[in-house]
Amino acid sequence: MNYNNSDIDWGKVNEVISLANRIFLTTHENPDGDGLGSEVALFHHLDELGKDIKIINYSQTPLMLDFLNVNNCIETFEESNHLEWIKGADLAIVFDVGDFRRTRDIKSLIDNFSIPVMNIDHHPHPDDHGFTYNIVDTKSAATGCMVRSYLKEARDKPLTREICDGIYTAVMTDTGCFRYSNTDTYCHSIAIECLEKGVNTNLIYQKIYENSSKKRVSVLGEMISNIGYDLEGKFAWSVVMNSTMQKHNATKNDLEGFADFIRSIQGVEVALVIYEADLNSCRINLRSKGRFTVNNIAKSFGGGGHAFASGAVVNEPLNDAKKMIINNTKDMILDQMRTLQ
Ligand SMILES: [Mn+2]
Repeated sequence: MNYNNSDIDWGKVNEVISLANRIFLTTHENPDGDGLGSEVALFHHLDELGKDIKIINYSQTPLMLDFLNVNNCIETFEESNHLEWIKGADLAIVFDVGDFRRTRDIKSLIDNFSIPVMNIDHHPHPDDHGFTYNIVDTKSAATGCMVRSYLKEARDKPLTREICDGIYTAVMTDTGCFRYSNTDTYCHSIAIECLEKGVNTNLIYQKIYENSSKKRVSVLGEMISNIGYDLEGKFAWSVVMNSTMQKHNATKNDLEGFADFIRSIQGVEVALVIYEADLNSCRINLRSKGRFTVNNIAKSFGGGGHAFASGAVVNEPLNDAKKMIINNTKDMILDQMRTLQ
């Protein structure tokens, strides 16, 4: 089964899911609102059907999304706890990954136990994706929108409040609160449905966006003071050093949304943030307002993502890689400017 930007037959997808009894749901490392919201929505649906089901993720759930963890339904992988259960799974469903390898050790387990695996995602993915069932729609604003479409097919009953909490979180976070260019009428119709179900949208907004730790704000302050501009202010970048992280006792989870912040600056079309990961590697995040695509830029660094939101890991020390990353990004924006003219 391969729906790669072709019309998805959710009935066929439902046949596969219905036949499985023990189902293992997972998403990428450092999970976001879309991955977790999608998992949780499907969890509650399948739980209602009496399936033997678990959400097991490689990474822990970020604190701001912990409200999705109703009755501790989201588990973090631990070999001693989960190995036997996973071994007996009939089906694994992976959400929002882009690349299967972003589930880290979970991929090896699924491979080793030869568990059939279904991908439900809105990212472009490599040709050698390794999925048994590939359900991809890159036009979908969020994986959560796809889960909503699946449930329309699979459920006779209306959605429950718990399912809607997951779907709303997925769609809200991946559309930047219904502001990004990917926001379409389907996203808004999902929002209406969720409001009608009683989802406390303001509370979810506050938990996710008005919940910055003080250490995050301290690192953000330093990041802002380091912003550099090029291409007459159309391209802006900044760098976050490990020493800054240590100084403020911050973790990866405190860095969400930095590139979005730079993109919000007047005149900026492309935002780039380079994070020092360790002594030998850095992570980069790219955001575009919509005139230039950035997943091709991320791809040139070995990463990927959406047209206007992408990222990569560069296996070089920050000081060696910084100039190269900024210059290459600038060159690739310039190339696009030339073809746009
Ligand atoms: Mn997503």
